[in-house]
Amino acid sequence: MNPKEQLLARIRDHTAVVGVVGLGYVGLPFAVEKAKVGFRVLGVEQNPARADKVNRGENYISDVRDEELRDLVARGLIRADTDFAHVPEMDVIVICVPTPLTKNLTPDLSYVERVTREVARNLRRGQLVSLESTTYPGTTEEVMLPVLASSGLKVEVDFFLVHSPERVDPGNKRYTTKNTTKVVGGVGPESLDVALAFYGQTIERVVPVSSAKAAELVKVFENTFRAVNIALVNELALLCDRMGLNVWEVLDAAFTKPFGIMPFWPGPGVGGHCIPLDPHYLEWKAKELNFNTHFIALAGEINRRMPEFVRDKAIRVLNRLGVAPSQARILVLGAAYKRDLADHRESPAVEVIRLLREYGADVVYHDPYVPTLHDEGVDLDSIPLTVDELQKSDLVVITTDHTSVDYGFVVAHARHVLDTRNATRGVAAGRDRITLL
Ligand code: SAJ
Repeated sequence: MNPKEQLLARIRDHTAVVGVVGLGYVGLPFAVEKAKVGFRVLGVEQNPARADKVNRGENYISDVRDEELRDLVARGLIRADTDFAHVPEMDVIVICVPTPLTKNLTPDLSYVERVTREVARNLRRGQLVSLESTTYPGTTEEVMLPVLASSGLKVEVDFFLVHSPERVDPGNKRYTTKNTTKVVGGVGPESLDVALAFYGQTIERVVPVSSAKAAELVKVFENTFRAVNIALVNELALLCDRMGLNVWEVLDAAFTKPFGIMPFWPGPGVGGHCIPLDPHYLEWKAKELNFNTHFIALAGEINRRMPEFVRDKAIRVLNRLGVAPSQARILVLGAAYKRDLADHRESPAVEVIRLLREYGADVVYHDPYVPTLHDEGVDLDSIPLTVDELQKSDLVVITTDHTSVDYGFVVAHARHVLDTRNATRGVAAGRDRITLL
């Protein structure tokens, strides 16, 4: 049998060894799904503490069930290393490492490049490499392929290479790795064949596209779609503020339309490590072709402006209350970038805290999911959400609408609430002490 036939046979009888590089919110759930159907999974995780946790069967990703990970590790189906020595044992190598931005919004492929070099050093005949990290069209073919080919092995003959974008919605209980349709694009037909067989073992629907580039563009379009639509409702919020209209009422009514519309909501800004970042990968690549992606640039500008708008609105409310911002005590309610998660990366709430502190306000925060904040100049511990803490605050700013918080309790004991998420929509009493974004 040739390398492709051998690999297909091992994939189909689940004797293939699956490597997962990067055991984060994408990699660890993926590793669990593969191990659950009997694949032995070897993780490569640069963070030794995380690798140790995995090897002790200790879960750290909310979308993974603790007992499942514990059981799979105990059965020897999942193991994590911090180096690439075991790459030759792997039949499939799935790369799920971060693709952040530099400070001036240009792609930072350093994680992908380092991993690709390490994989190339250990590459052998008969392996499939799949990049799942969100990136600009061309990364797999123009950045990864030359490095992997420097091993002397020939793509489509000795090894196979695809892009298959991750589609994880952190915290989504309905859509998981298993039932979220997966798109796959190969650098050639042989690679696509092998990857369709691989992903098809554990994912209900796998959709092939004509190239790795097409698959990369599919994903950045998905996140651009979200960034643009979030920016649209954020801009509407800014306009409603000028017009003295309630943007939440307007959107609630607009979304009663049974067709041709989809709900998005304004907020204090856009956090996470996807929506604020990924569209700028496409913007950067398009510029190389002398093409300006206006929607991406405009959406990013509007979304990044929202924390300042929240600060300005908070200052206006304090002035109405007769409280000088520099003398104010402000309780920011929620640090995570979106509800019911502990993740506060790129969180707009942290930016709001920073901006309010620049005005001299004494800013504290409460977030049931985020016990401490150590983020670029913000070093705070979450305070308890008590009557005393609420009454001591001149203003409560709701920045994350965690469902576990009793907003009726908050409004009942707060002097005033600036609600940037409409989290108080169900609170009837005390409406006069609530200002909505
Ligand atoms: N947000 C709004 N208004 C909205 C929706 C979101 O202000 O109407 C804010 C959120 O509060 C958050 C940010 O935008 O701060 C991003 O939220 P998100 O749910 O759009 O993005 P992520 O990063 O949590 O996950 C997304 C996935 N989410 C959904 O599709 C719902 C998906 O786009 C990607 O699979 C994932 O990013 C990724 O890994 O790229």
